[in-house]
Amino acid sequence: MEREKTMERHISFCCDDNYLIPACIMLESLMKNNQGVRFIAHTFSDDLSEDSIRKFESILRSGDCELVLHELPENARELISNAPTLAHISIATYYRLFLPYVIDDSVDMILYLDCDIMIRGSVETLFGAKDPNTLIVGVSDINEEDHANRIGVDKYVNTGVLTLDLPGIRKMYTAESMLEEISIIMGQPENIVLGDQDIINLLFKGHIEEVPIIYNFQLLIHKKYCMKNPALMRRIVIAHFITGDKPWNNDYLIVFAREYYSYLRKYLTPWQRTAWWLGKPKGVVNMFERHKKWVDLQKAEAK
Ligand SMILES: [Mn+2]
Repeated sequence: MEREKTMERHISFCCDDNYLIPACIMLESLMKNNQGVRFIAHTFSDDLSEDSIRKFESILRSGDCELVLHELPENARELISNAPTLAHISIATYYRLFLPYVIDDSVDMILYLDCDIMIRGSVETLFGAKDPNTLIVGVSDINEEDHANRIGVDKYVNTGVLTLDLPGIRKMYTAESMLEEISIIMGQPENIVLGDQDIINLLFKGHIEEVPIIYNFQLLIHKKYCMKNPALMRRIVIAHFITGDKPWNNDYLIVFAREYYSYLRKYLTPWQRTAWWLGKPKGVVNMFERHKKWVDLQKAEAK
């Protein structure tokens, strides 16, 4: 009997042990909503314990998916350590930039996914670049215009969900020349307000293609809008919990809290489950505080 051919897709994520649970939820939600696709998940083992690796393997195996571990190439590590760094830009933010240089030539496209996201539908659109010049597929950042103007580009994507054309990127940069370019970019402070996100948008300027916002719906700012648009909410394929307002925190109140909790609950002890719900009144207070901070920020920026 001939085996049915399953579609294979390569994805990648970067995290350390502290982000284990959100990373597991990201992977589980991806598999649950993309059945019939076999995922090969690439990550760097540099910041992961044996326990975390075993956990990822067991989660992925439950969906017939595979984990591939990479180590940063020795010369990459050396180059990174020579590159200028800032307090808020850790070495780990560079890891995903090395995907083209550690993954073998047989892989064309890879979808990088942040761990503070929940997947709710098919991610196939993210693999379908239309322009042959495209090296990066992503979704416009919620503050695209401001950031694009600041760094002088016409498209500015949020880098939490990104498809990378690996052979194309290798043609454009070697690992060494990319590092050199990053050093130049980092030499100008106005270019690195948002760290690696600014760097990626500058490195691939002119080679970025955007897909609809439902593929990286950045929550918080869109909160009120979401509540008024339930039809749009249903269509969101990837919910991205940007800023410090994360759904695994017990005071998290905003959209998709219940849906996220349906994945989260099995990772919590009975006490933690209770605490998650007990945290809601605190969440109301925090929400007002956050809103006030947001208003203050807007006022400060308007000056
Ligand atoms: Mn994120």
